[in-house]
Amino acid sequence: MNIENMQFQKNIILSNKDALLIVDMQNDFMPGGALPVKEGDQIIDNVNRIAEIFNKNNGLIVLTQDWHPKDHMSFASAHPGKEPGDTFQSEGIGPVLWPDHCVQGSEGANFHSKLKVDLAHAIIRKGYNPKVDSYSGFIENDKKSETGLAGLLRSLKIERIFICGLALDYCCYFTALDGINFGFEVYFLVNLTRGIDLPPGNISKSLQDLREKGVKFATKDNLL
Ligand code: VGL
Ligand code: ZN
Repeated sequence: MNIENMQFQKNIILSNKDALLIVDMQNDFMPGGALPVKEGDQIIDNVNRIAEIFNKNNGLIVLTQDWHPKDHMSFASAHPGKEPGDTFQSEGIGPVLWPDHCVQGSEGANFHSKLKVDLAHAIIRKGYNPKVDSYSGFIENDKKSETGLAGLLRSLKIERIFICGLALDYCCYFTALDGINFGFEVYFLVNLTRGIDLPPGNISKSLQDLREKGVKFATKDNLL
């Protein structure tokens, strides 16, 4: 599945029951960063624009921030003989190992300087358990430990969530799936994401799976 043959939801009227989730727009995921996502910086201006649209319509804006301790088990460097991109599977880690990235307090873990962070109502940090990764903004990869995002959204009576950011086939994908699992209506702003595509083909596989699980697709121009 690709962006060309995708059906978009039309004429979406936003309200205070809608939340924008801006996933992991951090320096390490930008070109030149430790775990660069191709064209990751090209979505920043439009992510800012959509945040302004949510702001105007009383929507909630939440940022997620990948936030690893320096010896995190998702890093290849924590496994002697392993390289970034190598396959690795254990409870809470995998299916591949990553370069060291988004280390707590580092410049790479900071949001891109052009991102309008001031518009955010909340920032959810994830991946701080040294032994468990968290691709999803809702729940860690052990599928047990919640980040608090679902509780925040529920207590604010949010019904629909709109997902953009990095990376399409990891943190955006798993956040969207968990959004469905936690009972929200989920819209994937596919033009406002970019993917890693590891293993190759992972982006189109992820989009296909999202559609099958009931995630809807929208663009910035479908929002009123
Ligand atoms: C991510 C891999 C490792 C992401 C975070 O933000 O998609 N991917 N950590
Ligand atoms: Zn990470």
